[in-house]
Amino acid sequence: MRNRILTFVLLLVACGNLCAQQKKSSDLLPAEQEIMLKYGADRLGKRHDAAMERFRSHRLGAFIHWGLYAIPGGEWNGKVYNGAAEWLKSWANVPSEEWMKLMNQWNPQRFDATKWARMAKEMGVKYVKITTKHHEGFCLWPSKYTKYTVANTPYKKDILGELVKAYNKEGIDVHFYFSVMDWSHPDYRYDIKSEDDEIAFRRFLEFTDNQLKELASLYPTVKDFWFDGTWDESIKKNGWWTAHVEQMLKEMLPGVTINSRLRADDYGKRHFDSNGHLMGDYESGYERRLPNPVKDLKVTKWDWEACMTIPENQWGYHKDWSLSYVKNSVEVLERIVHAVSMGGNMVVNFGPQPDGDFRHEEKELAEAVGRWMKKNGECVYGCDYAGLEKQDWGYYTRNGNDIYMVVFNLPFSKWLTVKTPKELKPVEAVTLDGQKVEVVETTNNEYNVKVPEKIIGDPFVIKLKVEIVNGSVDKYKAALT
Ligand code: JFZ
Repeated sequence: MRNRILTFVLLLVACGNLCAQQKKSSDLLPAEQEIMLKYGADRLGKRHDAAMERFRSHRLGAFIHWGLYAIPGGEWNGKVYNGAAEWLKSWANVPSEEWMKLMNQWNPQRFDATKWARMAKEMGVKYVKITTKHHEGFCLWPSKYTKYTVANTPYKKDILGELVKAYNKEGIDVHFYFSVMDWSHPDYRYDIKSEDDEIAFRRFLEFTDNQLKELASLYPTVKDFWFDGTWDESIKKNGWWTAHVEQMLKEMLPGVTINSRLRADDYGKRHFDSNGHLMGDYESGYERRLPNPVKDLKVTKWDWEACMTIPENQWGYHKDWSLSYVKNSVEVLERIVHAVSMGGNMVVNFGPQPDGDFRHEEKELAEAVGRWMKKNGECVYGCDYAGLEKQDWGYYTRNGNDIYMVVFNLPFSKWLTVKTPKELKPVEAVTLDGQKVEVVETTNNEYNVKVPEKIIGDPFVIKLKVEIVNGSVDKYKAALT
């Protein structure tokens, strides 16, 4: 503990510059007014080690929500609930013992981890986040700390283990989604109101530690833990524990990345500590939404990852997708590129069927995204915020001196406006299949880029090669989007 305070003080002194920069942000306290926290941010600014660079450069991931909730698929006792299918137990008020009887039906005969891994590879995702345990408490691995696991179903096999092996074989990283809130555990508490609650919840935290240690030692190639179900008062009152979990996993798995949603500080402040500093390695609050490009431009100062559903709000398998709007592949691609254009990662969710196969809508969408990524992936992987003023035709992404113009709204004139900061000069423009593209300077630092007659797919990409003139590389970052 004392170490943490000391580190914090040293950090404050050593990072004078950084703090001065951070001070400008409206929701940060000036450094001299910062309060001492035992369980606040461990670090200011982004992590720059190889594992974090890897996480960041991937940019596109998939989410898998798979659990007992896939079996009823949103329907209980003849009633279809339109709320998120993985919450059905709660919508229909099903007691845990009754819900867990679904385990007798867990027998996904069409489950084939190799096929899942091929599908992810084809889609072009670089990592997959798997629900090891969602709020219901059912574990996709044979945990020895609860009876509610795949081992005690007719299927018996370790689903998580098979998936880790198959994805890794395809070169795809595996991230673990883990819900701390566990509806199946008698010691879980929503709040701590008595000594009994405190004792029970202590036991619960120990149980959770054991499960996490078990996951880390059974599947040591896991690259990330994405925590969820951490919003209750009980957890907010135990901020120390969230800091401890992060430390414990980082000791067991060097390089592992952890989302901000795990953390609560000394005062129960979540994601960002009481001084306004991000806890964990990346912000994970962008759930079915993206940061506001102007107001939240500070998002480029830390790493973040957004996640999205294909229907409006279904993560687990729901049998009736006609109940809400379902996004098409261009809409999904737009969200991916939009996230990258603001320096974030995007994770697209899949909710496999109870038989272990994917619904045809998800298969088709994965294929369509994959086709596009095969041609245009270089505007996503390894790319970042470009520092150019956003234009109506689409989004900019950037990788060094290559700026990608990803066009979603082709203007009638077929000319695309580009405005650059003073320090930055376009030297050449090409399509991704190598056709030269005409660039005309219309006024100082404003250009018209001509869309070629033969364009490659929809949406399409123009690569603008730029050079930095009379200025430092850092300067472009000051431009507002
Ligand atoms: C959570 C879960 O409850 C949900 O079932 C799904 O797994 C999703 C990925 O995560 O839902 C949330 C969590 C956080 C927010 C919204 C929904 N949030 O921060 O706005």
